[in-house]
Amino acid sequence: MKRAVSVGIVVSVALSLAAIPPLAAAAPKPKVVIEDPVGDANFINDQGTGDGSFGDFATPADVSSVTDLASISFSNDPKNLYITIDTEAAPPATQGVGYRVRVNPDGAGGSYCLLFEAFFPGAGNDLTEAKGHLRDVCEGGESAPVQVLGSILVIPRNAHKALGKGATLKAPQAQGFIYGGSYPAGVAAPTTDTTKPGSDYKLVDKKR
Ligand SMILES: [Ca+2]
Repeated sequence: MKRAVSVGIVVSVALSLAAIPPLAAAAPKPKVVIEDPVGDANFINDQGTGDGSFGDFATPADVSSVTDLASISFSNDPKNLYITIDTEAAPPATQGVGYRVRVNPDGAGGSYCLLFEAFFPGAGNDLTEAKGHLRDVCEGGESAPVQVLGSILVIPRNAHKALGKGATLKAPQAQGFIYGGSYPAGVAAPTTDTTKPGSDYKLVDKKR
């Protein structure tokens, strides 16, 4: 069982690397900050608090390969943060879907402050192309648009002070979900897959 899962992840990573667009390929080598089993996007592991602490359930059989998270990788250059969302199958899907990567659980009760979200067109929503944004849910709901290139989010570092020189993005955690309604106010639910918190990422900046 364990072996089958790791083989699935390797295949999935290889597929997504082949699809990396030229812009992101120029960025430094991505660092994997979250790993999650494939085959568990069955809505069940969301039914706890949504933070992955409810566990990974591979039964019953999952319903969505596109929202089945496999790994999340971070990379950066002086201008942008790049987040690669690796799933069992690449978006978009027939159904409208989306992803959320959260960092910095510094809010009340340990809630996450900084959210990076991407939404893809499909049945149930009004999108005609992928859209993304960052949201600060701790300090006044500040938000900024984020470019979505396939499964890669390109986030301008000047969009938020948490992405400054030498900053560390703490305890990243990710969710895959069904996305319906009208962007940006649409409904990001139900969640099909969640991950456990991963490892911190320190932005790479050369000293001058
Ligand atoms: Ca998964």
